[in-house]
Amino acid sequence: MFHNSFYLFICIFITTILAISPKEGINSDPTKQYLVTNLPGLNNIDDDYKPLMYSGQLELFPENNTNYYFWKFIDSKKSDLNNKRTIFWLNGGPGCSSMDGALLEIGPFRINKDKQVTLNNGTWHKSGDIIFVDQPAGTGFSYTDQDKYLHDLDDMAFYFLKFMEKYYEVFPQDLENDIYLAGESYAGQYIPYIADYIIKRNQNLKEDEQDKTYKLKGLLIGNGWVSPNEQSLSYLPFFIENKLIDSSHPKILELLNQQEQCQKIIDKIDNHFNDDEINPAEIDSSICEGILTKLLEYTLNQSANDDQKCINMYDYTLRDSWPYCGMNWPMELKYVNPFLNDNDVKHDLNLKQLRTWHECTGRVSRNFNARHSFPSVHKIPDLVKHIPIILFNGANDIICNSQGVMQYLMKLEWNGQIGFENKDSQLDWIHDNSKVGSYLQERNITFINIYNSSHMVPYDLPDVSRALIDLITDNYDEKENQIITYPLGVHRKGVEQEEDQHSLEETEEQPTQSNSTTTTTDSITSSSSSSSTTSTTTTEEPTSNKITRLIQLAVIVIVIWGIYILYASYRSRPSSIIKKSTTNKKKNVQWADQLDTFEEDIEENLHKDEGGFITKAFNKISGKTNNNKLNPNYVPLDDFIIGSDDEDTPEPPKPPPKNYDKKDNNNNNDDVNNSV
Ligand SMILES: *[C@@H]1O[C@H](CO)[C@@H](O)[C@H](O)[C@H]1NC(C)=O
Ligand SMILES: *[C@@H]1O[C@H](CO)[C@@H](O)[C@H](O)[C@H]1NC(C)=O
Ligand SMILES: CC(=O)N[C@H]1CO[C@H](CO)[C@@H](O)[C@@H]1O
Repeated sequence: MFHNSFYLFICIFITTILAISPKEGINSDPTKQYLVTNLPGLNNIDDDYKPLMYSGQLELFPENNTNYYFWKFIDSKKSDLNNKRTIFWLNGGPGCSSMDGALLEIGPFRINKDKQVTLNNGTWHKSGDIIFVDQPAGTGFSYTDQDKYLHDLDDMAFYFLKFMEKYYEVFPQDLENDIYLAGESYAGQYIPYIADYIIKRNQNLKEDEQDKTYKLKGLLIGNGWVSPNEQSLSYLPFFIENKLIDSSHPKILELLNQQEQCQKIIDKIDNHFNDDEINPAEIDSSICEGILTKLLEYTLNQSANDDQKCINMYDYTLRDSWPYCGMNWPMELKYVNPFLNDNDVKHDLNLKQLRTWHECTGRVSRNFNARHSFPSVHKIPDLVKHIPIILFNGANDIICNSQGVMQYLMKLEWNGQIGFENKDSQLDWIHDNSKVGSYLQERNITFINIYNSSHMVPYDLPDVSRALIDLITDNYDEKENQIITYPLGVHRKGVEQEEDQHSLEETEEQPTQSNSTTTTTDSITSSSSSSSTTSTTTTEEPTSNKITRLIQLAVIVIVIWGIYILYASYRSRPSSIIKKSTTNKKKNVQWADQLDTFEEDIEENLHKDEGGFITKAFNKISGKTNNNKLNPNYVPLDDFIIGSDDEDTPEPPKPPPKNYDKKDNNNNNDDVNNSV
């Protein structure tokens, strides 16, 4: 018997090793075709920050040639703290590329004038894998057959779930990770719909499919466009409060009149908020949104230089030329465009179709009218029964300003009550020793107003925006009237920095669940000296990690085997180990079964580890409001927006591009930064 068990063990052990090894080889790795190994300027990036990257166009539906582009960034020096998060980031529009998020906001790179990547040290990829997705099809590097553009939010969410399915086919290890959806602007419409679809999908999984659950843990919506008309009602008060218009202005009566019309529409909506049918008043927001158009026009400074005439609608402290009023902002956009349209870069990013990249694609927004979709504010109450939502707002933004967000929240009923109970008891948010904003949290909704930042908070304050991840994962301290977060790598008091080597034992680690305090830095005193390079404990190379794990595995297996042998030699009847076993034969089979289970655990652990250095990401959506939809009613000038269908023409070898750079000749505003 001893010998039999011994050989059985040897066989199983060797089988285990054989089964595990091929997965370590890169040869059979389906992710390989998406690996990004080169980019202009990449060699100048500090090794600590140089991410592991995957990028490419994933086919969703071959029948209509729908392919979604994604770009994923993983911390190549990952500590366990961020091992288990996948953050999808979406920009808005509709039709604006999430490359804004990647290259102007939360990603590790910014682009300089030499078309090279430079470091953004406030990058989110050190707090979780971030994945940027261009969607719906036609946006950025994503594409589809010409007549397959999406129109409504339900279709959008359905397609996004399809993208996730394809994504997890390529990166199955990521199924282990917690998922966060984050984004900006019109993504305030996308994200709640996608979250709703994920939750319903999980609920419909069969018993034996539970390992396919998408572990959605929270939503982060920045300057979100969630309740369109309600938010438009805030424009006039916002202008007055920030002294952008004077109450003695000759047009003030006209503006008040339109404000009143908008208020009537909102009353109508309020009275029918819980109807099953979509209220037409809620879908058409032209009257309410028109208020902003007029405000921008009536506050023109005719005597200023051309590039200073109009208030920047994404940051009221800035100016832009008329009629762009912010669409030329941020300045670095003019570097991003040539960078992404460089053919070498497109090859580096593994594009199979070399499309021309536009920040925002007019054809997508023209098609995406959301006429058959409830605005996403209707989804919020159900969502917060399941997950927390952080709504954060750059305080200088006009188009999706904080007042408007607070306004719709104060009317909304969620988790048993209407609005915030203690609206006026906001806490101060202290990040890295500075007061960066105000914080209000009740019943799974957190509202954060972030000072000195625009519509694109991470553009202005990348490190502050990164700390939002700490807020949604409970890595913060609370005392008196303050919420306190720390620079990267510093954890809340009472939380130990986790060592990489602990990871095998830790299965469901949450940073906040550790209890010892030994290595915590007192960030209040160490302050700014702790640059983010001090962040994590020393991490080993992934390969040596694996060898270590394999050795650990071998040791564990041998120990267990030893215990078994010991046990077996003291007891003739194995049934005490193995329930229900009656005969020796049966025993052996069951013993093998148990070992199998054990192997699965180990394999799972290896997978987790692999997931660690293989993938995680977040998609960001930043968008443009309906204000920038190509409806001439909304825009200040007749020729404000000239639609061009040629913008979507793929580059050669497809049909000869007729005039896809028409923009340069014809002032085609479809392509300028008109994101909400
Ligand atoms: C808030 O979200 C959590 C999940 O993070 C959930 O368990 C809880 O029930 C929610 N709270 C309320 C009041 O619904
Ligand atoms: C990031 O870079 C900025 C500008 O160079 C610098 O002021 C800041 O201290 C850096 N932050 C960290 C966390 O390294
Ligand atoms: C530099 C700057 O603009 N600082 C401002 C940041 O926000 C606070 C609160 O609104 C202002 O008091 C500061 O002046």
